[in-house]
Amino acid sequence: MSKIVNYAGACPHDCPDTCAMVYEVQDKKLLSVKGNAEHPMTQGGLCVKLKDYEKRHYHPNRLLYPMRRVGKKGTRSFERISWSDALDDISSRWVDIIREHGAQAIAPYSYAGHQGLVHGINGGDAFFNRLGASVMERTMCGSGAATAWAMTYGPSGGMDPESFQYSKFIILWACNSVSTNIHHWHIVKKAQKKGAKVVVIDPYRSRTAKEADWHIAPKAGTDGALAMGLIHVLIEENLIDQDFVKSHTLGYNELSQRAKNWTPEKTAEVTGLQPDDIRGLARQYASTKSAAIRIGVGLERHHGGGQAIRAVCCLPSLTGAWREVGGGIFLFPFWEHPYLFDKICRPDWIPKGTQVISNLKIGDVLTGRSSKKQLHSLMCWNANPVSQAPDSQKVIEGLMRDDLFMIVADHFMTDTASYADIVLPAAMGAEMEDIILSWGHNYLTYNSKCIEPPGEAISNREIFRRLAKCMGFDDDEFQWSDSECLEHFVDWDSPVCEGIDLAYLREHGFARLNVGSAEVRAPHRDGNFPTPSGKCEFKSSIADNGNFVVGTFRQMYDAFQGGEKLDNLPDFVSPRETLISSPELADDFPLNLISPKSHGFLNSCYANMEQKVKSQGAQSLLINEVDAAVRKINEGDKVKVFNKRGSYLALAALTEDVPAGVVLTTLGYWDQLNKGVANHTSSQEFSDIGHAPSYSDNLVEVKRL
Ligand SMILES: Nc1nc2c(c(=O)[nH]1)N[C@H]1C(S)=C(S)[C@@H](COP(=O)(O)OP(=O)(O)OC[C@H]3O[C@@H](n4cnc5c(=O)[nH]c(N)nc54)[C@H](O)[C@@H]3O)O[C@H]1N2
Ligand SMILES: Nc1nc2c(c(=O)[nH]1)N[C@H]1C(S)=C(S)[C@@H](COP(=O)(O)OP(=O)(O)OC[C@H]3O[C@@H](n4cnc5c(=O)[nH]c(N)nc54)[C@H](O)[C@@H]3O)O[C@H]1N2
Ligand SMILES: [Mo]
Repeated sequence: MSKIVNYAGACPHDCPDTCAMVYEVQDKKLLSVKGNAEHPMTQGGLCVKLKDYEKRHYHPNRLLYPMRRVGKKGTRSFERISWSDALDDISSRWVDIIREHGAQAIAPYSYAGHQGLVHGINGGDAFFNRLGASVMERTMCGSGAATAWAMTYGPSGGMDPESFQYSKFIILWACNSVSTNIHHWHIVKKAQKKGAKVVVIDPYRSRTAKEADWHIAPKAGTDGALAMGLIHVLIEENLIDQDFVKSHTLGYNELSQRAKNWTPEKTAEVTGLQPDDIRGLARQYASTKSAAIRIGVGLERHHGGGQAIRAVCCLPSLTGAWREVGGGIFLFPFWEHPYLFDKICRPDWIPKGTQVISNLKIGDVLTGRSSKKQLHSLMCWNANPVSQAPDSQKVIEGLMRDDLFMIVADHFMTDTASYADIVLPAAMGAEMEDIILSWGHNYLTYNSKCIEPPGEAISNREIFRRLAKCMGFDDDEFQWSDSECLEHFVDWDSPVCEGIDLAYLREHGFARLNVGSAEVRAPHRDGNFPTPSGKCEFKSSIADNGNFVVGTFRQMYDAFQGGEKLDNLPDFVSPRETLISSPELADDFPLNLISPKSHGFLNSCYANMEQKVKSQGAQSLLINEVDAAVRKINEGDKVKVFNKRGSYLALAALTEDVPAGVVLTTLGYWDQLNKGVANHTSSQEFSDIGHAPSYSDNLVEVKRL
């Protein structure tokens, strides 16, 4: 046996943590993965999903060869074919489709299944833009938050996530860090041990809420009201940092006017909280130096979520929390990262007038329910819309179309791959070189290729290189190796990369961007917000331009701009599906289903691995005892969750962790292993800002089977 060799790794999953890892390899085999102990955020630990990542690489169900469908769509009957047959099938079908319907009849569908610069969400953009395909707007996650943030603060990375260790008061607002951002949770925990008060705002008593010093549970979708109520108290009780407001904000008087009505009593009525709790929260937040807020995506998932996030974003500028290390607000720091998305994506290749399709509305598009030109081919990689996209029974209906030529590249026969005409086997993390981007810290993280992919699996980039060759594209980017891509895709001359190059990353595995040390960093101590006015914009100077989208990974190249005018001030906007806003709908479907992330899965990844499902538990429905009693539902009963959009089955779990009126199923379960998934019931409607999803703006009914 040869000796064990360590390689630098980076977790490629769609998660803010982007852990630096160490691969242990012996005889060309991946023996184990470990968290890199040197990395200040990873700190040597990996989550329950990743700690035996080698098992995912060697899983017996990995896709090993290209396959062609032989049975009816969706029946998972395929025959093995060669790569050259697969590429011939694809290119000849595409040539026919382009001749008959034009290139826009073809569309890519990707998300962040792999977060690499080379093999990730944008890895196929240059190819599809060169082809003239429809552009896919990818606003599944975070675009509402990123757009609302950008309206207030511009493209700023905000507070340094590591500086939370110096915070004295921390609000985790709609963020279940213990499950979804565990390497930031460690930092929050460190502050808590030093005496910081940790407040969690979440209608659900999540794992994180259980660890908090104070759990505040507003009614789902009413955070905008709570934030307006807090603004009201801050102003009424003169808890404002007048100097900061005067020097570094825009629209204070208008905001005060807007907040005038949001008395604690009115706020309490909307949110279901106690007026004194609202006062107390505002007072404690304002009076504790180094007060930090961490926003999670749970906030954007109701209509009105964008406006709520704008209101929350106002808080640290009202109190001047930005002045302190450990004070401010944190969402996504990706603005600090020096990636050259124009080079990665080649938006200049998009033919003028090309239609843009939203990945959230793929169900309506495929089934002809939208005004878009019909698609005749869809290629999906790094994504699994059958379980993850909203209103997914429509997605399935669309994928069943005989005249839709569907290609899926993945590791496993996912719910989406089940409907493919051609399935392509994709390489996995340890099998390809990349830099994995992070939306949760300020490090570049390098992943080495340390083993060969199994069977005939190849990397996403290699798939696009081969497709480009078949389609006759001889542009430079389609010739670049993965290493060459990395040389081109990062702005190595940027000041944040001083002293960092690929050689450094290959040796050390990661590097903190030169944004300054978290110990002393208070990036907006003196304002300097990168907005049009240079100030924190309570009153947005761009709202009149209309709704727009800031893509979570800046992958949007401004495809969508100039929608309906936005309110120039934040406010509470009610969700669409509530007892108050849709009383008739609520007569039939009185329960609000929220569907956050599973602790033991990563979106739909791992939900096909027996051990992982065992520890996460079967698909369940958390339901309050009051709602269960009315429906004669007992612990462990099989229940059907349904509305007009669709249904799924789950096991009832009676609990006080959700309030009456709210039910909860966590995300990620596979349709083929369960009878339906939560997204069968969710809506394709955008929420108010940034074409964000409204997965949790969703009324359902539940019955015992
Ligand atoms: N274990 C694990 N980790 C993950 C993922 C995973 O699937 N599993 N997915 C990754 C991805 S893609 C993302 S985007 C992040 C997301 O990580 P988070 O931002 O933590 O997102 P969620 O888990 O969707 O929701 C967070 C919390 O919001 C709450 N919530 C729902 N509705 C409301 C509301 O109206 N108001 C308030 N205040 N709270 C509400 C939910 O109850 C939930 O506890 O996690 C990443 N990390
Ligand atoms: N109801 C509800 N729905 C939600 C959410 C919610 O909170 N509630 N959350 C939303 C959020 S935050 C997100 S980010 C989306 C995620 O939506 P998706 O990105 O569609 O979901 P994933 O399960 O992460 O799918 C990633 C797929 O990529 C594959 N993959 C991984 N690496 C590679 C690779 O290198 N090559 C190829 N070809 N494939 C690879 C994985 O095997 C997996 O099948 O879901 C959204 N959907
Ligand atoms: Mo996400």
